[in-house]
Amino acid sequence: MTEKITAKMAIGLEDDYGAHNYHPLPVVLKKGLAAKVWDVDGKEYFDFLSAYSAVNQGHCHPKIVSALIEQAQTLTLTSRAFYNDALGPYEKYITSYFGYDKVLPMNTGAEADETALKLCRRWAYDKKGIPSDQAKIIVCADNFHGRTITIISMSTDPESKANFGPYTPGFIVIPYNDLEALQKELEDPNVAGFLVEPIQGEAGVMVPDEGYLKKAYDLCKSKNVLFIADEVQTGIGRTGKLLACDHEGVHPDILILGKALSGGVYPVSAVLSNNEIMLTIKPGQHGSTFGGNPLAARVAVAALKVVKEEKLAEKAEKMGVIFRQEMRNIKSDMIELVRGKGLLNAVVIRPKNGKTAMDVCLKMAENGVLAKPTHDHIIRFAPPLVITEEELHQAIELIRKSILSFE
Ligand code: IF1
Repeated sequence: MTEKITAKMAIGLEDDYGAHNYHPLPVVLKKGLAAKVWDVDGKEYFDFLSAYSAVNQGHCHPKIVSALIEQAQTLTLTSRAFYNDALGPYEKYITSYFGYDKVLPMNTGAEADETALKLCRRWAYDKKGIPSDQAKIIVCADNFHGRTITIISMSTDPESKANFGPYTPGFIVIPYNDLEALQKELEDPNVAGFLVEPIQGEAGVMVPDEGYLKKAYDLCKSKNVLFIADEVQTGIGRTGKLLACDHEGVHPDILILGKALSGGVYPVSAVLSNNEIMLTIKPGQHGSTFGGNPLAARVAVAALKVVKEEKLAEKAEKMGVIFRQEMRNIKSDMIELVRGKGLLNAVVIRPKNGKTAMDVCLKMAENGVLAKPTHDHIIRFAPPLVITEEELHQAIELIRKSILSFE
């Protein structure tokens, strides 16, 4: 029997021996199942963060976990120096699932974004004919695509970017949800791609105007520029459709997936595109030790099957309508604004008597709902898509009680 670790011990150990690159809420979790998690003292919570939308299928989904266990007892990693019997079937499954010719398997979202940038640049030189090293990629202010040096080179968030220079060149930053700015930058013949989150998660669940994605896509096509959608957080059913781009019928030239691609059971990410783009990278020009390993392949197939079998996108759509309505009905002037799509929502908190979004989150944790502010005044609410309607109403009551406790 492993020694029982108290909350205090767990926090102390992380503080003493772990990097201080996070400042977690003082909650020490021990178990998770479906929409709930339990801390080391047995206290139960509704999880309204879902590991930043990585456990859309719910914590420890039995079908995904059993796929993991079965493969883990068989063959976990071969490297891509050899073939294995799981990768090909996964590649066939995921490319037909999302409607692309090919997939390049990676592990984390950031790696997938980096892979997409490399594919875009390689396509720019080999297919569009942009002069070598001159390719430019347009990104949006307040973006979040990961934490690598190149990705933070595109960032406008000082917290993510400052003091990590020198930065990777070749990026143009425009305001999000601004078609005029996009059109203007697309006049540059050296622009190769436009990388965008269909909804900006970290920025505070910024939902663009209806039609923005489709018009942006059309503008890119008119200038032979690749439309690259980062659906790491918005994909896999989260916003009420399989992909957030599906709300506008946009089929990205390059699609980036991560997080819930594995149901939160194992790091799995993927970049999908058609042959003209994907085949610009030749053997030996890109790779990853764990990318496309048999364990990831089996887990990802199981995770994607669950999304379809349990109609999780449809559930997210239905539950999201209920959630936003109920949040807007809470009679508190701390609630400035409620926005989102499907079960990716945010409540903008108006500070009251010095109490902020963090105080609301601490009170919610006390009352059994876990969420964390993004920036200092916005709370993101993103429960697992498997949450039942009854559980949703129970959680809403706890959120209401927490907010009204500051009246
Ligand atoms: C952290 C944020 C969310 C992402 C999008 C790529 C990635 C992410 C749209 C990179 C990752 C995570 C990273 C995690 C917290 C979380 C986050 F607050 F940082 F911004 F969700 F909003 N594209 N987002 O959201 O994927 O490499 O992490 O697998 O870094 O603190 P990753």
